[in-house]
Amino acid sequence: MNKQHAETSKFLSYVLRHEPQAIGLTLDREGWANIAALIAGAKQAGRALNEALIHAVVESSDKKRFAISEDGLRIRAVQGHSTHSVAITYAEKIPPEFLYHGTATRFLESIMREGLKPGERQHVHLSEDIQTATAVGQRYGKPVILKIETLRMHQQGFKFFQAENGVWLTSGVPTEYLSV
Ligand code: HQG
Repeated sequence: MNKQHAETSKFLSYVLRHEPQAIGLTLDREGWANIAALIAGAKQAGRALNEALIHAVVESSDKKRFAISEDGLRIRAVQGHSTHSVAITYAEKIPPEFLYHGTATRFLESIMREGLKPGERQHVHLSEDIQTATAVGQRYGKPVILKIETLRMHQQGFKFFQAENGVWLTSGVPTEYLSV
C-alpha cells in the first residue's frame, strides 16, 4: 500500500465507519454507501477520489477493511463502525476455544477491573492469532495480549460474530474469561 492509498484508506474508514455526515453521505443499515455519492461528497470536501483509486485501496487493504457490492455501485467498511446509523447483520458463529485481544499495557489495570468494553466502536474486536493481536495492541503503546476463553463464553450464552475480513466481534468480555 503506497502513501496515497494509506491516506485514502484512512479517509474511507473515517466516512464509512464513523462520520459519513462529514461529507453529506448516507449509509444504509448494512453500512453501504453509493460510490458516486462518496466521490461527490469527497470532492465537495476538497478531496479528489475516483473509482480506480477506491478499487485500488479496497484491493490493497492489508486487513480487507472494505467491500464493494456485486453490482459495483456501493462500498462499505466490513467492521469497526462507531456510527449508530449502521447495524450490519453479521452471521452468528461458534468461536474457537480461544481468541486473542491485543491492547496496551497501560489499559490492563482497567480491563482487569471492568472487562473488555467496546469503547467507541459497536463491538470488542478479537483475533484468531497472537501476531495479529500484537499488531492491534501496538497501535496504543507497549502491547500485551489477552487470551479469552471464547468457547466457554459461547457455551454460557455470549454471542460471537465474524466479519467478512475474519475479525471476530462480541459485545464485551467479562474479566472471568480473560487471562494475560
Ligand atoms: C481498550 C483496528 C480500558 C481496548 C485494529 C483497546 C482492530 C479498554 C481500546 C480494530 C477497556 C479500544 C479494533 C477497559 C477495552 N478499560 N481500556 N475496560 N476495554 N479497552 O481501536 O480492538 O485498522 O476501538 O483494549 O486492527 O484496539 O481500524 O479497538 O485498546 O482490528 O481496520 O480500548 O481496529 O483495525 O480501541 O481495534 P479500539 P481495538 P483498523
